[in-house]
Amino acid sequence: MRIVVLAGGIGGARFLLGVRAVARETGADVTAVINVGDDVTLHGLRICPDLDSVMYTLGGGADPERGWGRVGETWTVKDELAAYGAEPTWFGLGDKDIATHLVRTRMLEAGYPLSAVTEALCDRWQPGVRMLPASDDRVETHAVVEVDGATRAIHFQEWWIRYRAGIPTQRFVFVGAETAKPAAGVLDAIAAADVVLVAPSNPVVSIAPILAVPAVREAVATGPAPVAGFSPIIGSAPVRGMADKCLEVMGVECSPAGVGGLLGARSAGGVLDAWLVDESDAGAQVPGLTVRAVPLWMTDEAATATMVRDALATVGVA
Ligand code: FO1
Repeated sequence: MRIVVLAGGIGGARFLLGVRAVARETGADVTAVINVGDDVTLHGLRICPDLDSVMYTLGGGADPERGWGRVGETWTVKDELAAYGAEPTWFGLGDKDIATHLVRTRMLEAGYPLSAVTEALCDRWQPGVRMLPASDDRVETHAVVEVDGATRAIHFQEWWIRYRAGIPTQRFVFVGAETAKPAAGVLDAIAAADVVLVAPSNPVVSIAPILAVPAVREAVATGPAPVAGFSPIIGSAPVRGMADKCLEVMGVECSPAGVGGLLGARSAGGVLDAWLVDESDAGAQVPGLTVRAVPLWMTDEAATATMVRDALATVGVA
């Protein structure tokens, strides 16, 4: 069985632990297509938060409390940069994490595409799934905001970390997405997949930027594999993170049905066939989708693996 997963950072990483557990039982092959919209260049370093969250988590090196960055991290470089007043001071780079960004930046500057750089970094971490960036091209999520009476576009990281998603926001823009190509291997993986899973990641700033790459969306929407998605909302609150703030910007109800409707049914121009919602949301309906209510709290790897098996059974590939 070949499984393709569309995923963002921390939630996507935890979800992939469950997918990998199922793959180990069944001998399935897993390709994770990861969001690059959060990627940013700061202090001259190319930082790919979602790729790194997945790589560190699956490689056993992530900080379990923060969810991002390395366990046992130290912050000497951050403190030294702050002592120089080097902006931005709102973004924290750990010493161990910086080594990843140094290797990545050097390889990108030498001309390697991000997919090849990611493969090289994964040589060390051995995540147990194939990790592909959604695109090797620049696809960057910006928020159009009002600051001090002026409208301007700021990088998603600034919106998220500096402003804690708490400023008037008109919309999100995926800069570069329209002309971006899928990274090497993405279209082949989707075409060969027996099932595509959409992780319970932020639908607006993790899943949408992946699907904003036109050929990726087309491949998922019209490909041969059934597509099952997992609601990142339980009741009326995100399992983690600020999906509620992002959905508010989009004018989409923060509910399993709201997010299911945003992703939409493949039969109606969307990307899903099935939508898994938490058991407490039983009764939720989305036009055109098979909705199944199962426990969706990713409390540990075993619980997450059960969610994955439920999805495979729902679309008939178990
Ligand atoms: N999140 C924060 O809340 N504060 C930070 O200073 C911060 C730094 C950071 C550095 C590297 C990295 O890979 C991730 C980092 N994150 C930080 C997390 C990140 O901003 C977001 O959680 C993701 O982009 C959302 O998936």
